Amino acid sequence: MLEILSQHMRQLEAFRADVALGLSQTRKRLPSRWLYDNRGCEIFEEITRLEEYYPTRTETAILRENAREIADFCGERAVLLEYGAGAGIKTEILIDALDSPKLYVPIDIAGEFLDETVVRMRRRFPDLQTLPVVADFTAEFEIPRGVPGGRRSAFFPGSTMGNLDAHETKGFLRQVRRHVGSRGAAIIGVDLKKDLSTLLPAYDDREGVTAAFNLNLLARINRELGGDFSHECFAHEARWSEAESAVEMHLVSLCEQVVTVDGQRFAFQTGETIHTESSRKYDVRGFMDVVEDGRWSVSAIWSDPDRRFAIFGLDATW
Ligand code: AVI
Repeated sequence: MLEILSQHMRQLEAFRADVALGLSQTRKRLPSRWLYDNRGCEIFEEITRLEEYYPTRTETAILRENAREIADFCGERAVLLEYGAGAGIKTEILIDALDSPKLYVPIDIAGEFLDETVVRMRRRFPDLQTLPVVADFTAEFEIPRGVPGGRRSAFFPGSTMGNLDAHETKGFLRQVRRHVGSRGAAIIGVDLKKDLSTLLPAYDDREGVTAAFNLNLLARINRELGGDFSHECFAHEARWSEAESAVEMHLVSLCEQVVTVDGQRFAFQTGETIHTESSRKYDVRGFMDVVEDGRWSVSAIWSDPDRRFAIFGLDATW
């Protein structure tokens, strides 16, 4: 209980520091991880079911279609490490196809969420040993000593890799390489570059669910940090950055205004934005270059007929 409380306090202080720093910059920006409070997670679940948001259903279909091959790639008696646990149905499809998996290690920063995942997975796969690890996978951490060797496979679905910046991506790939060792593998879901007429609506849907997801960050700041953001004075915007090859989410100030957070005042011009998330889109060659830099080689690529999304099978290299 005490541990949960102190973890909560550390989170709150980190949030406070990120908001104070992010809103003081000339180009205001907040790390996307703060979008995911309980309400944010609920809205994100809704996003994954939207007509316009193709990544979740496309990746799920690729997994279903290629489950046998992906499972073979992981090998017999696999040890599966999942970074950012709780991909739900996708994890179940993979585990279902694995040949006598030895251990499932879900890794997530949210302890309570991890507990729920463990209960669900133990019910679904009663013979599979599960060892949860509470950790922020973008920071350095160790895999517990009790986790057996053999072929370890890292599973990172959902194109969450696209939300990491170049520095975080590099660090993440190196860390995963260290966790799985020289005989290890990784299975990573990656959203591919495509037409803006498909990309932009996926991040700015007709029903306004993504807008609610983005604006919820302001409600979170108000609630947790005593801010006085007014919902009506900001609007959601999704824009394409060619330089970053990313869809960016912004909150646009609709007037000239001053907002107070935690006693600190932040001025906004009309049209000025807070950049809240980047969702990078790769082409196959570009992704290969990134992973090869981190001591991985691409051994397999599974994709859909329209080449919207790809699941990469990586092998560790020396
Ligand atoms: C979690 N992540 C992979 C989503 C994405 O597509 O970048 C987050 C998201 N943001 C708006 N819609 C979905």
